[in-house]
Amino acid sequence: MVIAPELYAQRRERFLAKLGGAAAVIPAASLVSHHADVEYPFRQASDFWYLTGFDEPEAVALFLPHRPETPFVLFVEPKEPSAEVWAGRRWGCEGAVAQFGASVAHPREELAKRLPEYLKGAEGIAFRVGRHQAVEPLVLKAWADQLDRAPRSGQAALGLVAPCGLLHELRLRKSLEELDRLREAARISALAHEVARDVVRPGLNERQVQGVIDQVFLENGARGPAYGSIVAGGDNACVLHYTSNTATLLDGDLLLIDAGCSLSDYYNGDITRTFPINGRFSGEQRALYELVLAAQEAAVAAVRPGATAEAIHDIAVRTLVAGLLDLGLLSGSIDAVVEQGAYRHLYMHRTGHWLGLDVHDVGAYRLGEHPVVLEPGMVLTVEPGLYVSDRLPVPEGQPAIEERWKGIGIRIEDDVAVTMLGHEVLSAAALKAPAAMER
Ligand SMILES: [Mn+2]
Repeated sequence: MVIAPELYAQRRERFLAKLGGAAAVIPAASLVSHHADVEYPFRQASDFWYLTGFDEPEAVALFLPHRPETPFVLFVEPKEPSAEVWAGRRWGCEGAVAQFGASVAHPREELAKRLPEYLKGAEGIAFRVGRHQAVEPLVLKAWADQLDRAPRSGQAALGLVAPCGLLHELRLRKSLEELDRLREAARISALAHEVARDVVRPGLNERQVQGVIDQVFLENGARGPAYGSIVAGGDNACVLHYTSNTATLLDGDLLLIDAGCSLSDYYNGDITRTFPINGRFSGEQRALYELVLAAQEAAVAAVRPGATAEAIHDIAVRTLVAGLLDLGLLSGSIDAVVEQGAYRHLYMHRTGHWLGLDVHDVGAYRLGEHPVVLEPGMVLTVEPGLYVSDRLPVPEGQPAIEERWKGIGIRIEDDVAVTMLGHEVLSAAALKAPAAMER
């Protein structure tokens, strides 16, 4: 079940209440040029989507707590058969009101003319500067005109505020309906990992595996991949954002797959698994795999209300460092290595991020000095890894890396929801036990 219209209405009510006396201007995404006159498939802006569920480009939503008779105004591309025959059906102004709950809707081209009137009487204007090239000049002009007239009109918005804080605080805490959607995204994403692992053989190309993953996503009703799938054999796994996916899979190497789907309403999965291409871990591969898994499981186990993303990262790092000391890939004491960051040539990223309508979802990780404390309804990834290659220099005082370890890149990533009692691993259907990775 996709998110129901009432839920979007609830979100708007909460957002309007948080705005106080400020009027918010939230633009939809625009189509983005790919090449010549071809555009990328449309992807709605997540903030706009969260508040409207309206999936067309170039629209603009106004939220007007100072105008209780029309608190939610949509500007949309109007019905126009000659355009719709090329680019598909539009809801138009009538649809925006009837289907999407707008108090009133206007053609998008009337925004410049109508915006000043709608903003009149607002105590402030909530608009994200720097992101919306077409809308920003209109907002600034409406505000400037208000200020020019203020001596006679007696009123003008006092300031421009960023809506992000208010909105992203809402988006950070997922409702039960949103958790259902994230569960579904994780289910399909996990299925793709299971199917992909089953087809992998030495001699296949990374791209063929990517094709299998995309097929599972599409067949199960997802829009497609949530981000560029990473299908990285052997040393390619040590390139964190490897997405060219063009190499042949070699007997004896590991394969790292970081892939997740995006649903019709944009909720995302984000899962990483790593396994031996020929079905058997080497001794070195198994040692590092078991270590990353131990770090990942310890970090997942720490997810509960009251914990922080920072503490979860620390648990993963300390587990990895302890194991790397045992294996001779690091030397010194756990505390000294962690304090100096002397492990960062082997583990150079954070252990997770928020997950939701954006894969790297919105929401602060810190508030001033303090790390954000986990609450039920927050969803994060837990994804430690190890990447053994020559790309980064070995820190002074740390051992040179023996050849037998090189070219091993491992990451294990799950999607984890914070619950009242602890956590729920949404992506648990993607197996990760060492025995399940072999055949
Ligand atoms: Mn991730």
